[in-house]
Amino acid sequence: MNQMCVATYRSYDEKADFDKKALSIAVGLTVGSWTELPEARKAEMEKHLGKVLSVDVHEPACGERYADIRIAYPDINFSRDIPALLVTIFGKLSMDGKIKLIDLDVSEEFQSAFPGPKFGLEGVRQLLGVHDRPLLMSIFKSVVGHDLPNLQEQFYKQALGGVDLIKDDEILFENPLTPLEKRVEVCMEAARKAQQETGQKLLYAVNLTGPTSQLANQARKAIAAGANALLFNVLSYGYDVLHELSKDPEINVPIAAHPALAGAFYPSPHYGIGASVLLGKLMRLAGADLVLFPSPYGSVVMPKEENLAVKDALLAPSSTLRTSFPVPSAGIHPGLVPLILRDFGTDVVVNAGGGIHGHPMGTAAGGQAFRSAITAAMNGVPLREAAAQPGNEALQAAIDAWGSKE
Ligand code: 1AE
Repeated sequence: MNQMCVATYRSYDEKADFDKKALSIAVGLTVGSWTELPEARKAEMEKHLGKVLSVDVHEPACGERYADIRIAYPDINFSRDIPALLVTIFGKLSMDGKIKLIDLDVSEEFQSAFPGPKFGLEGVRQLLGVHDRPLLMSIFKSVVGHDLPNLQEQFYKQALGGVDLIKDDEILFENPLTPLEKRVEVCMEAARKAQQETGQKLLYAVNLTGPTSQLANQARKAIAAGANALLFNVLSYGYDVLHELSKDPEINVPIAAHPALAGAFYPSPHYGIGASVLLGKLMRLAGADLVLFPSPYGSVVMPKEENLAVKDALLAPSSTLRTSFPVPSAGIHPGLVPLILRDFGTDVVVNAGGGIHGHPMGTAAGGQAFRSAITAAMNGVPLREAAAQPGNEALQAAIDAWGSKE
């Protein structure tokens, strides 16, 4: 049997004949027309024809009428790259009324063209030597307009707080004040200095930016300067660019995928691409080792069910793809750590910018408060109880500032 990739759509329409609509998608996005073809041509074209797998119509008492439609697309129709797949299954269709791509299952054959994350969750843990707890990532804030000594100082303070990873802010591009290679050099120097105090290894995900044609070269330069991770704004470049970077043998550091622009695709119930496909399945297929996305609890909120579907897509067992580290982000503070661990378990990166730099006792205390919160949540100790213990003053100050939820 031919290998097929299966797309699931949610289509809203008060009156439509959804069976007819499904057939028009299956035919329209593959062979174009079917009934008009002479019988001899049909035999030749059969292997290219999309198949309607199911049409489930929902007519809720209150709410809009919709159908979930599953269509299988023969792999023979498209090359082994994500742009070709996406244009086939949701190119023109994405503009054709109230329809959203809510799921995607690629065939084994299609998937075999993708090595996926080079490090993945286990590889990142291995690099850091941390296997028994959630990781903690800190985000540079106030980067635009700052010079190298300032960034180095900020980096050092973040590192002293006991974070495992530090990432650039996604809005820090190539600029004369903090050019990529110099930035890497001074930040890695700060990382070494902090490690002497904390004994802790640290990954610095430097933002890989610039014209697409220069990205691989920029990545090599960053790595030569000492970078041990990269941050990449995947959606502004396209999944195929991530795929090219992640499969490049010379780019031998983990890549963290930033979700910038994702809000243009997933939040509408009627249009776009579901978060589990956009930030889950496709990011992993394209090779992201870590994937950032909004959480259900912070300042930029994604509904919990959708959020957990992203996590599941990143962590689902696969015979060929390593898992990607889920990084629920945006507006995270120490008081949210018990919720994060409850929903994500320990294979998660707790990630914060404002929740670290905005700590009343300073940036280093911000990291320490998170580390205390992680230890408490892992031991099932309520945060307020943990905060009252000697040595946990930073956690107490964080809770006083932002509260706690558990
Ligand atoms: C969803 C991405 C979050 C992000 O990149 C970022 O910078 C968050 O910052 P805070 O933690 O909200 O200050």
